Amino acid sequence: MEKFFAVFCACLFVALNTPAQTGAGETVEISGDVAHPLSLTREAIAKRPHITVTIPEHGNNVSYEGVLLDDLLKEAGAPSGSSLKGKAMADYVLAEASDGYKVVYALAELDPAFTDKQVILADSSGGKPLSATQGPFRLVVSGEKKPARSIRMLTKISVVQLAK
Ligand SMILES: Nc1nc2c(c(=O)[nH]1)N[C@H]1C(S)=C(S)[C@@H](COP(=O)(O)O)O[C@H]1N2
Ligand SMILES: [Mo]
Repeated sequence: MEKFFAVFCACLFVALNTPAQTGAGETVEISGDVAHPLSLTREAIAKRPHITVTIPEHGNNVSYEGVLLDDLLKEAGAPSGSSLKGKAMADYVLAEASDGYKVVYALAELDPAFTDKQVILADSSGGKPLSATQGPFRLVVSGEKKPARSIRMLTKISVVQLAK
């Protein structure tokens, strides 16, 4: 009986200390046609410099804090700045979420050398971690009239080199 109680307590401890299932995992992958694929944890993202992007949502302006996606793509080895030219103009990024939602961006749309629109990998909004239906990560796209490309519950970013 004592043994049963000990096992029961151990199971209860594990159950209570396991985060609620949110669908999206605690990491985001940057892979595909890149030399250095990355797997980024919440902590790894939190440590990096953050900028704020504000987007319209249901008639309200909502601010998100996150890391410039271009910096992460550069670190993974995707062409950026002066190397984003020629065949790489057909390179694109496929973002995928845990609910099956997918969004595509051309690499040039994410590059500050091409555009002043900022795309961030956000991990908070108004200083608070994103909710289970938003996060833990969301790509937030500035300068658009609709928030449809700001993909919530982001799990994976694939770089695709269309023209090899
Ligand atoms: N993962 C995921 N992200 C998503 C969507 C979605 O269905 N799934 N919908 C998009 C759309 S159409 C909008 S308007 C915004 C806000 O979605 P919400 O209105 O469901 O909050 O999220 C965008 N990002
Ligand atoms: Mo939407």
